[in-house]
Amino acid sequence: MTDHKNDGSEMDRKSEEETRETEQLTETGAARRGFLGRLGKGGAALAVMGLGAETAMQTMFQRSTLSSAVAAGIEGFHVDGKVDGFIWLNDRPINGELPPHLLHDEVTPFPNMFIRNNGVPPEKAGIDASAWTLTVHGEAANEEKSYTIADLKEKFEHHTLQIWIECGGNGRAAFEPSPRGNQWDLGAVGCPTWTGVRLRDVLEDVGYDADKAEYIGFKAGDAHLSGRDDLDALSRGCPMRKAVEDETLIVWAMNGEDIPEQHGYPLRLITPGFPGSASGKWLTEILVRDREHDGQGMTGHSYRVPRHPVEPGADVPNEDMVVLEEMPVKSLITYPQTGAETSVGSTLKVAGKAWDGHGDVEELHVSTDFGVTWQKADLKRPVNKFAWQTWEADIEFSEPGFHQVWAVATNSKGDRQPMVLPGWNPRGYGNNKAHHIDVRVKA
Ligand SMILES: Nc1nc2c(c(=O)[nH]1)N[C@H]1C(S)=C(S)[C@@H](COP(=O)(O)O)O[C@H]1N2
Ligand SMILES: [Mo]
Repeated sequence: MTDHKNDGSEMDRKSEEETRETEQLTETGAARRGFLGRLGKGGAALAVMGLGAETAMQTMFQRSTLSSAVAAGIEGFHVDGKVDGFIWLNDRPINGELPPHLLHDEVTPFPNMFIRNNGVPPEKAGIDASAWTLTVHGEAANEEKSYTIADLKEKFEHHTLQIWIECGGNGRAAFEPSPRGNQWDLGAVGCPTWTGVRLRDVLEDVGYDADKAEYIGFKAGDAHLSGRDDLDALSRGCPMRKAVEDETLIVWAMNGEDIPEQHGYPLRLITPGFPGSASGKWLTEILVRDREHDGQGMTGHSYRVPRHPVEPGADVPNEDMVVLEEMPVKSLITYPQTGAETSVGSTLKVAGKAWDGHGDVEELHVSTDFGVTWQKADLKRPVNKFAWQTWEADIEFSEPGFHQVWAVATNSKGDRQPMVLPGWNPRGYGNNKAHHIDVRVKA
């Protein structure tokens, strides 16, 4: 068993090293974004020149068409079975997202589920699922106990829940200056169903010291990009309060089938409401820690945000960063897509999804006048806590021309999505700015 009691200086040194490695590996991504960023701005300028006497309205259309071309990602790469239109951001590690209109399914099917890898996944062909074990141990565990997947299936009650996963960095591409990391636009989110057992039931079976237990950490079967086997690709977790919630699961199935290779086959953790990075794929170990877990991706700036707001570009010391926990309330318009056409007097059905890290979106409003007035959408209750909620609204336009439809979700605490970018942070997490689509209305 690995020794997890590294002293602080060892951890700092290790994570600095890893940071450098990741930086090198994402350099091409950053360069690509720089290039595309220039194309975006220059392209819009060219569009203005090319259009000559045309109206500003048409220029705006031009720009939004262009930005979807800009978001096209890398070419010539795919994972079998993923939908046409999947946006590949990187092939090592494999990362890709969806344009919002490809997230319209109520339950996200495999072809439309984003992929976020930090390292190299184990190949499904090389895995004997019947021999896969999950070992639970750690400072606050009463004993060390291992379970095969068959043991988990046999010993504990099964639960199937629809639960969304959103990458903490979803929306990062909008921040300036540009934080390093995958330049996610809007679609690093999805909501399949998951089948497995409660993490709580497994923890209770192992037994733990409730006074000592602070945090859960996971270990996984993917390899660090450097190929070094003394480094984890990712080893995050969550506080005990989250670990013992009803919806926190250890799962073996996604949408009723074996979890696909890229999504964690044969076993993964689902930590609802938290950034996707807390939902460890290819799960091999659960640590019951007596402190905040300090594995790969828990320390430094990783999946952390400044304790207090900072100015864009600020160099924030590690001690002023806190772990990103519940994701902010958010929504997407998944139907129709930007560029839709309608006419004055006819009804345009607009629909989408809404979700919230605390598990309860209360209201969804749409606006066609940039937020001056709002219309309440029909928002469904979630099929279970932490499933995203579908909504729709019938919109009519009284004036022809270029319009935007904006959607804003409000959670049960009264938190509402901002229409401008939320606060910049060093790694670009938690961007829940309201989404909009452009619509052309004919006379
Ligand atoms: N072992 C392991 N688990 C992982 C990751 C990883 O790189 N390795 N990526 C995490 C991150 S950052 C996210 S957002 C989600 C993405 O899940 P998906 O690829 O199934 O959509 O998985 C999480 N679990
Ligand atoms: Mo993520």
